Formats: sequence, structure tokens, C-alpha cells
Amino acid sequence: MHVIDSHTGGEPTRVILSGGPDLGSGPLAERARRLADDHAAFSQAVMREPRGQPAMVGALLVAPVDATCVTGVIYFDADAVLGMCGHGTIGLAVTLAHLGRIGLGTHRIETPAGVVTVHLSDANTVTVTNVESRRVRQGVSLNVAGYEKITGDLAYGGNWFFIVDPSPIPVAPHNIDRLTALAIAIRKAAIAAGVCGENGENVDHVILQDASPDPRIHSRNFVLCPDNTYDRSPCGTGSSARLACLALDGKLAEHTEIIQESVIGSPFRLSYSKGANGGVIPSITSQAFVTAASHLIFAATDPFKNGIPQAANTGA
Ligand code: PYC
Repeated sequence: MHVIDSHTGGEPTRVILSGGPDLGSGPLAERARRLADDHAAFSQAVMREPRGQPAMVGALLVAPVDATCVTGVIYFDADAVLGMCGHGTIGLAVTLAHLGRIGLGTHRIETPAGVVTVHLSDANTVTVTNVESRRVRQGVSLNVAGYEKITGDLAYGGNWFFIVDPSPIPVAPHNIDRLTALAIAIRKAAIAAGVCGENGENVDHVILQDASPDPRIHSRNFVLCPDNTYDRSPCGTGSSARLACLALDGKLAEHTEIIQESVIGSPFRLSYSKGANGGVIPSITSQAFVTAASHLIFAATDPFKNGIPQAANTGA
């Protein structure tokens, strides 16, 4: 299996160029369902240690349905298939440029959530124009053990997010373990309370918002991903969901750029234009860097051919 790794603000992306499962043809959302239903062992083998690493997102290249797209892609982590991935799309564009498959300029990429565009302005800098993003519920209160109540918004940015603003725990690197435990409890409570997307989609990510100590930065976030790791970047789809909330609350005007940073201080430049269906079309700019080009080998006799199971990793 031939892969290229990159990171976007510290968040890793692994592009699978060859050797992935054959998902057949048809709409990418159907092919993504096949990846989720029939190929969990593949996702875990490629994302988990010893071949992968915590927080890694895979980008499986597939043929696009829309011939105007340079590629189709299905994103996944060790535990879930994603509708879209913002940091991954920045990593993918830089990887395609590294391979000489795209040049500077604007290109279309098909994802299960829809077609997005990337504008590559130099070898490392990419602006993603995401799918229309929207808030679907505001001020939802959840019962979370240890807290009187946790209130947040449910919003979509290519994946489903429960967004708590402000975070009851300061968003800072020394609090990452506590933030992770709280975000896992919030996601569990949201699912138990039936807080879900219009078609029954579960909340797959949780965002805890805070102010940044740097006055030039609009805000700082902590984002929990489906595999229970935190996003080292500010999360492109999460930032998109957040932009939808800021727009609806009248807190950010159309075409006004802000900088949002992650819990480890990685910045995304964000803005939006109004969407056709009442949501926002987010624009996300950041940089990615290629870190490795490898052939993954899966020996039949390797006891960790399918990765280290999560319980063994965490002691859970
Ligand atoms: O950047 O959209 C994103 C993302 C999703 C999961 C990890 N990163």
C-alpha cells in the first residue's frame, strides 16, 4: 500500500494512493457507507499504531463521479468514516501538488458530503471552500455527570458537531486530558438524549470554545474526533459549523476574516459567504507539509497486522 503523510497544523493526514479496498462505483456517500460497513479492519490497520498514529485521518482516493473534479476522496479515522475533513483536504491538496498531479490555482475535489474546492496559492498554502454549513439546534441542554448542565448548539460542517461556548474547562494544552474526558461525556449525553442530525446522524465531534490569550486571535477551540483523540488543528469541518453559528448569532459579518486557533495554537484563517439554503459557505486557509512517502507492509504472520486494538492502547 503506497501512502503519503502530511500534517496540517500538527494534525496528520495519510493519503492512500494505492492498495486500498475496492469500493465499487456510484455516489461517494454510498462508497463511504461500504468503507464503514465492510472495511473496518482496513481503517484500523492503516490508522492505528504501529503503522499509524493517534489522531491520524486517512484519505482514500477514489474515482470521482463528477468529471470536473481532480479526484474523489473518502476520509476516515480509526473508528469512523467522515463526511468531509477540512485539515485533510488541505493535506490532500499539498500532497497532490507534491506528486505533480495539480498545480497552483483552483481545483475541485469530490467528497461524500459534496464537492469542495481547494485553491493552492503556494506549495503549502491552501484555501478550502467547504460545503454549505448550518446550525440545526441552538441552546440544547444536556445532563453530564459532574456538571449542573451543559448547553450547546448542534451544527453541521460536513460532519456533525455539538459546540459548547464557552468551555467550562479552560482550553489549554495542560487541560487536554480533562477536555477529552468532558467532550467524550458530552458526546455520550448528546447521543443518549437523541440529539442528532435531520436524518438521525449521531453527533460525531464535540467542540469546546474559549478565548485565546493572543488578542489578534478570535478564539481557540478543543475538538474531539470520533476516535476519541483531539484535533491538533482547529478542525476544518468544525470551524465551518462554528462559522454557521457565528453568522446566525450576528457575531461575524459575511467576508470578514478571523483567525481561530486549536488547543495547541495552530491557526486557521476563516471567513464565509452566504449559502443558497440559509447556511454559510466556509472558507478555510492554512498550510500543510508532507512528512513521509511510504509503502505499508502487512505480513500475514504479524500479530499487529490490523493495528493495536484501542483497549490495549488506552488500558480501557
Ligand atoms: O479538519 O475537518 C477536519 C477534521 C475532521 C476530523 C479531524 N479533522
